[in-house]
Amino acid sequence: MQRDLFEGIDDNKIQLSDGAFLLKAFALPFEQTLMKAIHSISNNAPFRHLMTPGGRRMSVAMTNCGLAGWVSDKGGYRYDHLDPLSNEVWPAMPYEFSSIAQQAAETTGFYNFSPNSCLINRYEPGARLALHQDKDEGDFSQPIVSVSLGLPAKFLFGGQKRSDKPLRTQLVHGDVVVWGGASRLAYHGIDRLKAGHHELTGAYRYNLTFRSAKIIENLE
Ligand code: MD3
Ligand code: FE
Repeated sequence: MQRDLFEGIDDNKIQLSDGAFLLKAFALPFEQTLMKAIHSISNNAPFRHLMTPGGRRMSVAMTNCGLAGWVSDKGGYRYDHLDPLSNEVWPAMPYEFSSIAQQAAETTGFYNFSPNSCLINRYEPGARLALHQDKDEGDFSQPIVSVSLGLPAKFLFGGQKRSDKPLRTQLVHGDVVVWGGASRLAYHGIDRLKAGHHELTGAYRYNLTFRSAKIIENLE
């Protein structure tokens, strides 16, 4: 932990590691706007449980907005400009989404962040995300910005190797984390969600991850 580097500058900006910054409550002013946008996106591109390349159903339900969406199936992981459920383009990224992601990135010193993709994860009680790296984007000079909404979750933050022992910290409603620089390829995951009730999201936790992905068009 290099928390000492930034301690005292801003109580709401916590450095988790080299390149990773937790912005407590950063998304709170936008909670209603964000939740309305999530519902409108999932009306067009519903949450679904993707299959891993190994044939397992993911416990986290996912959808996307933007020029590309992260998808997984028996062929592997990829960013696709089409939603495989509808064969239509994903819903556009709402202006408020890109705006909050850009503001968060700037606050931590990443200028000119322009995400073209937002993966929306929905956790129900028992859902979890195993330790993994985000490396399908093809451009690691840009950070990933994550926004947590609804029920709290235990977040596991590891190192550059799967075997590095992960730190555990809680991500709560309104938290925004910027993952850039040396933390961009760190292993991370989410523990099984505990059941609960949140006044805005009910039984769920939502997480938005803003990404700048290199889109490979399907050659058809
Ligand atoms: C560290 N989502 O969608 S957000 C994912 O809460 C994902 O749904 C989790 O991991 C969630 O890929 C964790 C925190 C997060 C997101 C992206 C990262 C941490 C990261 C990318 C690099 C390093
Ligand atoms: Fe991830």
